[in-house]
Amino acid sequence: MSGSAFDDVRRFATLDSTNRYLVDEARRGVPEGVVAVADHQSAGRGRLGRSWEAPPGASLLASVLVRPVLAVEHLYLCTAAVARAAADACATVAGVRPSLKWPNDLLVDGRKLAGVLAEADPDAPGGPPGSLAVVVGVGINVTWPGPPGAGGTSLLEASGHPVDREELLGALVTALGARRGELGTTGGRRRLAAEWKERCSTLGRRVRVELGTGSFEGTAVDLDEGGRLVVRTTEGIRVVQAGDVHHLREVAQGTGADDPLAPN
Ligand code: BT5
Repeated sequence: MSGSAFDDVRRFATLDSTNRYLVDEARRGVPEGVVAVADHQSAGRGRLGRSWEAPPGASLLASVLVRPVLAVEHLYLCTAAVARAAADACATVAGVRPSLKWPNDLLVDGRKLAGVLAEADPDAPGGPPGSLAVVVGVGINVTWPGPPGAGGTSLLEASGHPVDREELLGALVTALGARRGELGTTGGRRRLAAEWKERCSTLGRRVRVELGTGSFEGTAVDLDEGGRLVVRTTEGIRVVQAGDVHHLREVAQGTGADDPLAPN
């Protein structure tokens, strides 16, 4: 869909999860363009069954519904588009330029400022022929740096000044319009993929990849056509579709330690 405007902004004091709300709306067939925003989530979702936490009013918690016509291997570009839009909004409103950590984090000085969660529902009706309903949620820490021990930061901490959540939402919605346009054209998708790679602070880093079945270490060398992380290990190349990545500091023994303060 071209010229998409995210102009149906629905605000809530409390929701369990803005993603949950919008996935249910998508199943009812609501059109692309709905944005759900909550001051507080009682059951904010992270990836892999984890939770996203924030006290009331301390972050921007927003989800958007898109219904793109995309090849399955390009679905990751929905996450890329929203992550990029969120990074643009942080730069515009707070002067903070986060890097992107594969697969879904915005980092400032190695600390997590924001997380993105995309959920697709192949059975949701509505949208143009061949389209898929994708809800993409983003949580941006505005005044609270995240739970103790999680290695997070906030726009307040990173910029040194208070940031208005309404302004941030306005900038996010504006940036989303531009990025959504890119999702709809071949050239735009190429540009999104190239920028995702360029801003991805995981590339070139020693990483530890945690999979459900175990973990391994290596050097992140590329993102492939489907947005998967390509890691060079002593046993050869491994391609990671989904998992958790820790950026490591290179040490003499060839093992690594988490380095939340490493430049990203
Ligand atoms: C994410 O998951 O980073 C995706 C977060 C998406 C949240 C948004 S908020 C609006 C929308 N509605 C939802 O229900 N969700 C989306 P993941 O990579 O799994 O990271 C989760 C982990 O980050 C947790 O296990 C904690 O360790 C940590 N964490 C939780 N809250 C945090 C926060 N506010 N800041 C930094 N880290 C946090």
